[in-house]
Amino acid sequence: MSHPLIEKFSRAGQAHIFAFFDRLSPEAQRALLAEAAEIDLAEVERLTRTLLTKGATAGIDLEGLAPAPYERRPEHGGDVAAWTRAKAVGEAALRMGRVAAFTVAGGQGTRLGYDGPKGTFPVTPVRQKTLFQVFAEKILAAGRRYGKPLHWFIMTSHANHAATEAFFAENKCFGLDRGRVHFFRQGRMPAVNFDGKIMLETPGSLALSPDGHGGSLRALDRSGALDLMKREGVDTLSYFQVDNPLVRCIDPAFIGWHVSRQSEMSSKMVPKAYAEEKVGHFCTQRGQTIVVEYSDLPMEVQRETDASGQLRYLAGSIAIHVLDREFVRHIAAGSEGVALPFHRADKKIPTIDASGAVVKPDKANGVKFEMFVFDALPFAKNPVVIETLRADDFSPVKNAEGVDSPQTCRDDQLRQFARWLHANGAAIETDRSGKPAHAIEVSPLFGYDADSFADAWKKLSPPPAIRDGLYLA
Ligand code: UD2
Repeated sequence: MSHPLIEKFSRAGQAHIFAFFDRLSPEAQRALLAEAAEIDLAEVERLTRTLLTKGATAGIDLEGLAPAPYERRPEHGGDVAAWTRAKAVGEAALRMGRVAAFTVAGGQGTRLGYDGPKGTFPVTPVRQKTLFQVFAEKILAAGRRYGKPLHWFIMTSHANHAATEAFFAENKCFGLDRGRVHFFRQGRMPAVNFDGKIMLETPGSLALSPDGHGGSLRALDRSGALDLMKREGVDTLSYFQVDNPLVRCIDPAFIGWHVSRQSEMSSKMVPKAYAEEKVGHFCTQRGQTIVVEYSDLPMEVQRETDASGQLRYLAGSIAIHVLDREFVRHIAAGSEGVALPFHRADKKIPTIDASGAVVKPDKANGVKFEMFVFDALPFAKNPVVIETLRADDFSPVKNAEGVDSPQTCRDDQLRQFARWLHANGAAIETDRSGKPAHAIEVSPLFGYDADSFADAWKKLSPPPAIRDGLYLA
């Protein structure tokens, strides 16, 4: 066996990935070589050297760490005029067609225990619309409202790309123009064992996994999405995760804060509900804005309170950002000093032993490497963090039961629909948490936020009676 790639792996001390090569069919050999060609050996070597050595998991540097400032909502003492101006600026950007939507949907959805792309999971209370349909309709409705249809970029993974595309094709892109919905795959990284050796999943395939949502920036560039945006006059990307149907995919005030501050990357925060809540924290350190993940910030720091008893590290990251197109290109280029760092996650990785037999580990046997999109923040000029109302922007579906589950998300959608109805004078019975007595649903095509709902409601005469199964479309 001799092949330039095999020699290259030998020189890097990774020849073992070809241990079973001679036993593979020619087709399987080609497949393994193709996987090997995806790997940046220098990057793997650097990560092994920096992240696998003793002390690499010692925790974050707390020196000079402080809570990041943020723009408060008007309800919480923020400057009403500044929010009004921001909204007008955002609306103008939307009317000019400067904005595109961007969803990261490459995750594996393991916690939910759902087999299939997470975006195909049904979430709405009456019609059981899927996550993808909810986003599609919000994007369609925003395009109509501002007179400019939006492009939508969807990042998938190798595992779910074909199924995601097929789902959109079957559903005719939920009414969106097919030419404006763009799918692209994120990159993959090999898992390594604790000695830095790349792991095999089977004799003919590597243990590869998605490179994290931070990989979206490279993938946007590599896929040609940034060039397409440039040709189309789009310079602003509204970024959100596939698991959160409440998200305001297109939020004019948020876009306006970003544009008017000439920010390269902006983010939304919600006040953490409780100290242990599993969200990142917006912080500053050495003059930069950073997000420190819940798993990295010591619990005693997360529990610190100020004189009024409020959590000191209050600003929770809900993974909603606005990104400047050329900033994404700059980070994707990964020039010295500006590349996103990788994080190490120790995992149970299905693999094979020296004889080629399958090993299903019962404890962590290797390391996966992932990039996080929020690690771009410290490189951004003029980053802005704005407060948002959790009830109107964040109710993710992460777990099968309990917190952040289909049930909590359904209830949060019902409460939102009830608030909109109530604000427009409809008589709607709710419990003390604001949850309506009846299962109702508002299609995003009727109203996708308080403003668009109010406009549509005004046109109904007479307004419909509130009853179980009411669907406003
Ligand atoms: C993320 C944030 C957390 C908080 C929370 C809000 C990280 C590390 N943590 O936690 O701070 O904001 O979300 O809901 O981000 N994805 C990909 N490719 C990948 C990995 C993930 O596309 O390789 C997507 C995935 O489909 C999902 C999103 O990224 O849309 C979040 O992934 P997650 O479920 O791993 O993040 P989580 O809940 O740990």
